[in-house]
Amino acid sequence: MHNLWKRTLLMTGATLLSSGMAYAQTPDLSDPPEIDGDMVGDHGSVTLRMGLGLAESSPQYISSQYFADILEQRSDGRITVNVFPNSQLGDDVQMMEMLQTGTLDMTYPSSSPATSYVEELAVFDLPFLLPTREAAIEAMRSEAAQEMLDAFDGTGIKALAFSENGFRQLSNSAREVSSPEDVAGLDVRGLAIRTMENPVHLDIWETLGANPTPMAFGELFSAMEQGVVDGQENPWSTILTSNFHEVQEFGSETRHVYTPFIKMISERTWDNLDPEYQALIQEAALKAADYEIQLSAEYDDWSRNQLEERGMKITRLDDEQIAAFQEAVQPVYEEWAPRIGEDLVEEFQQIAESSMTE
Ligand code: TK8
Repeated sequence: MHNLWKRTLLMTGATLLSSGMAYAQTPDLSDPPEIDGDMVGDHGSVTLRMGLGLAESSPQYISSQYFADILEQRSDGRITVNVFPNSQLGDDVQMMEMLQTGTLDMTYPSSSPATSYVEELAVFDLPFLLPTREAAIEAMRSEAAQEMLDAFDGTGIKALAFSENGFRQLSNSAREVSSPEDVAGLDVRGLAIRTMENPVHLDIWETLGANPTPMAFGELFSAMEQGVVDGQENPWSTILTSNFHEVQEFGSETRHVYTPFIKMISERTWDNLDPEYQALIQEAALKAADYEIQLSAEYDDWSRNQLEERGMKITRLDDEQIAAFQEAVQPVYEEWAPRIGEDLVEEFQQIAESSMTE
């Protein structure tokens, strides 16, 4: 294993220990693929600053260290990447703006807040569209998805690759949820749910009878701790690695949306790089994206089980209960499919259907 990789794992362990979590381990993660390929020529020293939203123990951070490893090894140490996790440089929206102004070199947001740059990305926000990881990967690696990455050109942001944030699950501090009625509350108010800054997500939770509030990820823990919101929705690995279980009693395995991450670099940074460095960064981004998807898959169920061990009451939903949620959010498709593009929605629905028959 690479030294940097060992340092990351040790730090991950230390971070988990320092946060007082007695469990202090990650799942049995696959090692990163061996770094191969030609060395690039000497085009000067470059240090890239990358801001991330999630913690050091997250697949997002671990795979970004592998990205850094590839660049460092293939440039003989001339390209280095300093990765800043935990939203310490800002949230997704702020860090994308910092790429546009050139005050930050790279970031790795969810696709949802990036719909303000490329509207078609909202296809990934349609509820229950991509039922399996295989379908999600095929969609993210499709020509239509590459066109969405290319559509960032000229915005100040170059989008390099899609990877996995994951299947989103509902958590809250008020009550067990296994139906849309539990979200809306029959004799009590609807759940106050934090959503990403994305109009489709707002629509989903309004349609379910909740009281949704868009909020930056970095503000979410304290908002839940202070009771400003009852709940949120994120993949199990994010709920675990961000310690949301400390302020969320209930979880529901809704898998209501599959969200990608997008690895991005500032166009100002990109345009100043030698083409050989650009090609290496693009190659490393794709390799790190594939590795991140693998890590995220290894984290998924393990994280849910860890959350239960830490006392979170997780409700698994059967097909009938999932169908009730799918039916309840059908109006979101009617509203958003025409705005996103019927052809694109149908293309992804075909990917989804074929993944279910394989
Ligand atoms: C982290 C966010 C997070 C996302 C959210 O930067 O905001 O809830 O799911 O992963 O991108």
